[in-house]
Amino acid sequence: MGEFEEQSTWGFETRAVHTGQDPDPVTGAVVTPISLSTTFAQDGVGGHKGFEYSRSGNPTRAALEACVASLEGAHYGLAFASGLAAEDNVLRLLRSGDRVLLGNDAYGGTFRLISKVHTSLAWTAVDLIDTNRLVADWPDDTKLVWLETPTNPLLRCFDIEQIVDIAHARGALVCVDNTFATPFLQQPLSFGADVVVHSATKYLGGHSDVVGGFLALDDDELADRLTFTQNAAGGVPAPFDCYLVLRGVKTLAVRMERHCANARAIVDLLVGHPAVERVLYPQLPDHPGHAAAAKQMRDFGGMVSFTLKGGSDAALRVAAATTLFTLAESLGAVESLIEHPGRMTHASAAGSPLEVPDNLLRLSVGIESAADLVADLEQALS
Ligand code: P1T
Repeated sequence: MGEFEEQSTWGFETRAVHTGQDPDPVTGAVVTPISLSTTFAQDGVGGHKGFEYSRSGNPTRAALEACVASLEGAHYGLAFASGLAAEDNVLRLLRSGDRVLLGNDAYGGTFRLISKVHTSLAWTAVDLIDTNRLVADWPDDTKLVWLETPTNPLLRCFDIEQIVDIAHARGALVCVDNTFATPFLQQPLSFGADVVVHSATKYLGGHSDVVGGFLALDDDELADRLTFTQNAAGGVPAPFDCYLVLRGVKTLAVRMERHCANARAIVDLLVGHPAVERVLYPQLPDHPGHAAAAKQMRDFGGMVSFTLKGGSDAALRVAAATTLFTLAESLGAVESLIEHPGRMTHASAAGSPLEVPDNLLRLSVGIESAADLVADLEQALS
């Protein structure tokens, strides 16, 4: 775990390249070394240089934790072996019988973790967009609100500040899954969120070659508890994985700009296309949560979802017909992907309040030439 007292005055792009990544003091290496040692010499019992055993702390991980914490504007950053390992750590803050309120659109694996692994917890899935109803129906035993914005896969957006106000007034914490937005587009702690969670597997890593997770937060007591569990339960990432995420993060800002621009080109193709029923993208004025997205995001992201007029058969046909968009799970990397959430990433939500429409496709728009991406999708839709 890294604690970072002072926030740098550097801009986002500079922090992404340099924070936690000073040249190695011994060799001058410009790139953060991959520290494979599992244990660190002590010159007397307890006389160590900040590292004792690699599950508790590792120099490559410390560099990653410093960098991403800084990008989220956080005092504390904790890296994990996967997004779900990071989420699991947050859920361990709760006690048996506590309730988690989660949006009725969220990553299927998050729902599975809450409902099938943390079985001592109670949960309620609600439409977080209707805040009047949220207040009216608030279950008194709620201890945590789990907020994805934009959501996976419907890209619904919620006003973080408003939901934080409601939750804090009723004694609940708010955890925001910032995987889709990334800290370049949105910094939930600045709107009062208690914890930010990431699947670093996605935009932070950015190249589909590493699985990782991250937590960012400001509160000292929560950080103590989460750091304890990070070490005690041991869901930590390998040094090489930390290096890969750190390398990805260096280019996060430039990648996100291209992801957003390419997503807009795809949205332009899809809006009004005769085969398309509805386009889901936070920039569209009629999109659920457009105003919240416009308020709290720098741009609208690289994910685009849409439904097909021809039902699930049409969706499956289009998913199989693209050539540049690879049919695959996951998202947030340089290459474009297409998937059918109902049968792939969200299959575990079938029959639950989080079930997704079967004529839905989700695109992770990469950083290839926009014209090539548009041409590929156009031929697949025809
Ligand atoms: O896969 P992992 O690194 O454990 O992260 C889980 C996770 C958490 N939060 C969100 C918003 C996610 O999208 C994910 C993983 N999602 C996919 C693999 C997917 O294709 O949607």
